[in-house]
Amino acid sequence: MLNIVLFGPPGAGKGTQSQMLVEKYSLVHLSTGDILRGEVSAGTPLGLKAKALMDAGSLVPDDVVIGMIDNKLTQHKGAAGFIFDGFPRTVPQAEALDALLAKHATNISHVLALEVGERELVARLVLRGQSSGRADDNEETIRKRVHEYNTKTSPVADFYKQQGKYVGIYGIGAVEEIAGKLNKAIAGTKVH
Ligand code: B4P
Repeated sequence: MLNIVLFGPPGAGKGTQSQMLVEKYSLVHLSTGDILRGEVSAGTPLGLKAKALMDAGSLVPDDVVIGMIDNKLTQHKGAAGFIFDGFPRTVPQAEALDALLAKHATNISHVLALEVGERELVARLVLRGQSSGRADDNEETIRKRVHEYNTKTSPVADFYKQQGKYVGIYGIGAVEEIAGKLNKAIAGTKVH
């Protein structure tokens, strides 16, 4: 299986690049942000709980997102592989993902990290906010999301560096150019 974690701060291009990778490698796309937004618009109890946290730019509790991923892995048993977009976002989530994949006799092939500086992230998301209608795409909340990333998510990079799976990719430039760099990194991936 080819299991890719697409890693990076909010606005780094994870969602954008996931679309390209999903088509090219026939992977199942698991975006915890998209799944949570689906719960919010369906008005489920989980969605109601998550909405306030997401609108404030805070992370949703680990047990909630881990449970969502566990369900999806079971639902898509037999898939060629997965692309994890926006998950894991904390070290406990990364540990849980390793355990869940082990249960399915597989593991993470590569962690592809889009590296983009804060000024560019804020500019991209403010621009998206003008058309997305997303309550969290305003400057104050974007800066809170970047702060959450710096404090809670960036340690996940070290977790994967210790496993020798982390590949940093410069994330500024044309979308196709960055996709090319991701494809090159995947070509060097050991597939289990
Ligand atoms: P997400 O939906 O994951 O949102 P995100 O980090 O902002 O990234 P997104 O994928 O949307 O943006 P992208 O970088 O593609 O999370 C939202 C919230 O959900 C979180 O704040 C949290 O509350 C919650 N959540 C989700 N997962 C969680 C978890 N695991 N644990 C706890 N809580 C969780 O793109 C951004 C913009 O940049 C786009 O407009 C795009 O067009 C543009 N762009 C992309 N590539 C570009 C390029 N090369 N050049 C210029 N612009 C580019």
